[in-house]
Amino acid sequence: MISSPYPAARELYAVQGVDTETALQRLAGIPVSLQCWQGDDVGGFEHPHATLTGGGIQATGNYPGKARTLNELRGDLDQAFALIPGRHRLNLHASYADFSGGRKVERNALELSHFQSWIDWAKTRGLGLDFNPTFFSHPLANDGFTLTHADPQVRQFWIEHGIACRKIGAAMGRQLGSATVTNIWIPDGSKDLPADRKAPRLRLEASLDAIFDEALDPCHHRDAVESKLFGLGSESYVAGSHEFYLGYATKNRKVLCLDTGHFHPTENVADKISSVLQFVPEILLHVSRGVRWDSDHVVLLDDATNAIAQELVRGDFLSRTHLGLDFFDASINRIAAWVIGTRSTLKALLLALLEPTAQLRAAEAAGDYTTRLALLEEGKTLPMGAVWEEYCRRQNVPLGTAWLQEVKTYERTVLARRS
Ligand code: RNT
Ligand code: ZN
Repeated sequence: MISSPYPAARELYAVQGVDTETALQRLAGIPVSLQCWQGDDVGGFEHPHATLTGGGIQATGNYPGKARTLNELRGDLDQAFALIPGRHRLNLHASYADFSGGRKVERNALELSHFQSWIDWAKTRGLGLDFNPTFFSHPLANDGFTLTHADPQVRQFWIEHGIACRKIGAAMGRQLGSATVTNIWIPDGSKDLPADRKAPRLRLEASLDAIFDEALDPCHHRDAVESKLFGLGSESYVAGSHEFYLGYATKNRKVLCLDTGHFHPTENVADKISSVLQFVPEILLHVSRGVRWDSDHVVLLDDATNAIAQELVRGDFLSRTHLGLDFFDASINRIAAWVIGTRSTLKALLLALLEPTAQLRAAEAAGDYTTRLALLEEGKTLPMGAVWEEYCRRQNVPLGTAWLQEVKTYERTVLARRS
């Protein structure tokens, strides 16, 4: 039996003026919202064999064992949450409504009753819920336009969907005693150069105003809006661009969602945080990993994720940030995808919490950039892994790669039976 490396790591950090216990305590207080859609390749369960269609997003891969029903998805989520340290949240899409208690309704007629089983499920597990209207995988979204649609009837359908989802989100937040963030992302845009970039944006603003018309108690509910640079089939124009939503969220005091896969690859999303939080009340992060044309690879402990975590900690922005994940990979075990992406996000936060912030600030204020650079480099090789292991131990989740063994067992005993 190898003895725990934590006490030695704690001492090493203490020499740098960093208290690992404080870092662990702070980490335990940061919830991450896991995206339900990683479990079934963004299909949803509106009808049997539902698959992701349209919307300019695509889950690629055909790893066996994807969840085919609500109960399978819930079982898979239970398995994933059991391997992730800390208390977290679940992020649901409207296309995961539960129609088992009655008949199926259209998206503009969704009600709380269609999500009550999710709320009950979340309550017994101590999870918060977040929510999203689903503006894709639907006949009325097939031509690539929803809230910006030129046809007022189609637009009205999607406005009603947005209104229905906000009500459901508010009820989730009220019942669970923790505000639900309902995030609006629409795929609207065009493959080739549009002649009119203005009209869809004017319609989008009017549609959003209509959706947000009713004031909701922020204790239970927050509205977020998510921009995007381009998607599959919307390469030349996306109505809901970053500038559009930055303006909208600033003007209307909404939560601005920054999806880390939705910008030019050389843009530094971390650098945007302190700028936008100067003008919007809160942000929602969709932590993701863009790779070439795809914006949704599994999150890693990489430079981009570290930079975001550093900004959140250094700028003291955690209390104004809702942390969510947004990736969907169908080429690997889907539960492992959740576990790897969430654990990587948490590790990035831990690394940031283990920085000697006060010394870095003091060096910077004194113009001693030599010390600042040296401390940052030293931090990279301090034994964060030992502190992470201690965190997993205290949170009663498997250490090291032991979680992978549990995923493999689940794959053999549960996933392999799904055809
Ligand atoms: C799409 C957006 C959006 C979706 C989810 C499924 O590019 O990132 O957040 O991934 O709503
Ligand atoms: Zn997103």
